[in-house]
Amino acid sequence: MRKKGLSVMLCAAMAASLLAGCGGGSKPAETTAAPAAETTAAAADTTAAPEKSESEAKDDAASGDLIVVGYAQVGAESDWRTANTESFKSTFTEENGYKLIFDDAQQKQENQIKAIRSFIQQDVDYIVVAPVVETGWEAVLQEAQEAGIPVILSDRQMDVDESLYECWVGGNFSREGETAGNWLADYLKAQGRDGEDINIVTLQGTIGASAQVGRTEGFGNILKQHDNWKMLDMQTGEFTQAKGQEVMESFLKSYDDIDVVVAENDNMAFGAIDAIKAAGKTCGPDGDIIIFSFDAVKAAFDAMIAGDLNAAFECNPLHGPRVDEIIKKLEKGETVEKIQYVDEAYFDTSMDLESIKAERAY
Ligand code: GYE
Repeated sequence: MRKKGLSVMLCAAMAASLLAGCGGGSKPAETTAAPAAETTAAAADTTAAPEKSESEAKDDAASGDLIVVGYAQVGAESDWRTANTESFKSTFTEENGYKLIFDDAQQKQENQIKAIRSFIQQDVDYIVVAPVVETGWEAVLQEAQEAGIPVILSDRQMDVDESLYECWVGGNFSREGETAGNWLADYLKAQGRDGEDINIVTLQGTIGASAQVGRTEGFGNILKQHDNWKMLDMQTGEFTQAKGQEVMESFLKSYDDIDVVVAENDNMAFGAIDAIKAAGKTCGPDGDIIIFSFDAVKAAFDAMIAGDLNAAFECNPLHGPRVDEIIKKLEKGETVEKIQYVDEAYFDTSMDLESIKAERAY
């Protein structure tokens, strides 16, 4: 329940006990809140065209017509992130009854903390955070709680007491890592290489981000089961193509016997593929080096179709509608599941990738 709803409820409770009116009614909060939400949607529909000026939109928000959501986004480091931002922007529209305040933290936690503090100051109805890293959030989440603003976590998790947020929705990163490890075991077996020594390097994501922590751990769990697999090196490529390429260049200089590259997102794999080719080597199903990555964005399908990438392990970025559903439930005073994992698949070059790609939204 957002703050304004909560104050209606408190007021209704006080009214009931004092036998006094609360803006003219002592109806239970549920019955007051629901029609208000309908009116909001109707008002938003009828006023949708012509477009409102920014100050008019602010007035609406201030008067409580729209649900105001502050989204503290990580940055714009990858195709996945772009799809995630687009998912929020296209869901949290005035037509849908929302005013979205979007902040891009450029992959810096300090910027995200500033954004959350500014959302608190603006007295938004909900704060949504895709936390860049897992630790260091207690103080600012406590401030949001003291201000009575519910916090929803999306994408990556936070290492905080769960009383500080309503719920989290995102991918199961350690499962993704395990799925990738098991895929590699099967792939090597099918090639008759399961008895060989296999040298592996990993391009890690932003250190301390759930997507990095989980994928490293999940793949590591499977690595432990294979004595012949050796992790030569692990370094961060910050989830970007440029850094992925740079780190892969240095791996190639340090090791001349790399069999497998694990890229903790697609964009780092794209950079690594460029580095491998520039070093005069090949990768993919017919190449010298096996390479796979996480996310499975459309460009990863292109890389698989081109024969450069072996496999992509899906991580779904379309969290906008999921968070919308959560907010709608909270608005009605319903409880929501604390931890909500999204189902995910994987894709490799043995599949009909052209037709799968055609069906995909990101
Ligand atoms: O894999 C990567 C992005 O947190 C799941 O962040 C997300 C990751 C995603 O930069 O591409």
